[in-house]
Amino acid sequence: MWSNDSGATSSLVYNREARISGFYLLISLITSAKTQLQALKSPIFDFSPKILLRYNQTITLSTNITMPDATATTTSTTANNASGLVLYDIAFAKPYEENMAAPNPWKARYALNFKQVPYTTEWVQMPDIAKVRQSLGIGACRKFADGKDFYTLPVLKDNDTGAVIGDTVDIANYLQNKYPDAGAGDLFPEQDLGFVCPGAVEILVPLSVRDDDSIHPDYALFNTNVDWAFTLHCQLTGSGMKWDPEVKDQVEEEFARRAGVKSFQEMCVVGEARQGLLDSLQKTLKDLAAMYQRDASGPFLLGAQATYADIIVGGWLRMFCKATEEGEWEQIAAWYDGVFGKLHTALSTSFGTVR
Ligand SMILES: N[C@@H](CCC(=O)N[C@@H](CS)C(=O)NCC(=O)O)C(=O)O
Repeated sequence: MWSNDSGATSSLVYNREARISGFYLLISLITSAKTQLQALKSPIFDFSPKILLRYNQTITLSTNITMPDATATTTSTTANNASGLVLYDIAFAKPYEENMAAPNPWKARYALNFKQVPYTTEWVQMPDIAKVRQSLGIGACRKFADGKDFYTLPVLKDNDTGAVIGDTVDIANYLQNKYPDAGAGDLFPEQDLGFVCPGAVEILVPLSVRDDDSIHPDYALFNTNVDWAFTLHCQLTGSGMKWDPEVKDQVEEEFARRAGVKSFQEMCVVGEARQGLLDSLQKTLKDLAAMYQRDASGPFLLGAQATYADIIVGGWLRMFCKATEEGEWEQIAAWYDGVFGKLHTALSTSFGTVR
């Protein structure tokens, strides 16, 4: 049975001794099996050359925040507001609220709704992300395996302060600093976030440098591990993404190009391989689910209190809910006493409004 469980040692461990002010590392994945390599190259959003933190490493990361004069020129479909917060999110097929499935923009949206602060959305078509990000005066926070800039969303622009923030962890941090007590309260309360993604491979290339000590390193590392766990299984969501018909072909061609295959169809897993990937996801999420079972009252890690850690997981659950094939989300939602289903429902109900 096909599986992407490489058997590599788990290395996403946070050493509290280490002076880590933030961390995103580019991981090059060495694997000989083409199927494994393709599994690690997500068809969606290219998460492939992703992040790994070696436990005893001292790393600094640059914050993805600028205070530019730049005026955004976007291809958005909603009116920008002259003041206040603007979330730049990826446009899927309309209706957006039904089809949007990008995990990182969802993290930002959940965080904004958690804080109950007013904001508007600029919808950006996938092929326009680089242009929009550049027009906002913010660089790329990721790199492709070949070292080229990888422009991503979300971006949050604060017209009141001029800040432009281009990374989810930075966005959550910015909201917490600006609105410490708003909405549902503290996004970053202290808690044990020791989930380590199994199956990560240890080859490191720095992605970016953060020099912002105010970031919450345990949450940032949790984000890394959770990103990694779901990224390994992103192929399950390839065929289910509902793109705007105007850009669908372009987007799928780009994903195929990134993965080094001839066509998008080659990237879609079916049959036994698909079941293997689903089983692998379940196994990979075992320890994460156990964290959700610590407080049986749920649905969040801290029982009734949602935090940014739940939002990190919830962004990914959105993607898997929206873009896996028929019947698969129901399985995922039911695993481990239904912790992921309950979490997704609770986040969607409390913080899932699309504005
Ligand atoms: N480190 C970034 C990662 C953001 C990211 O990877 N965004 C994906 C969507 S989930 C993206 O914009 N992909 C654009 C593409 O694949 O072209 C963050 O946390 O904001």
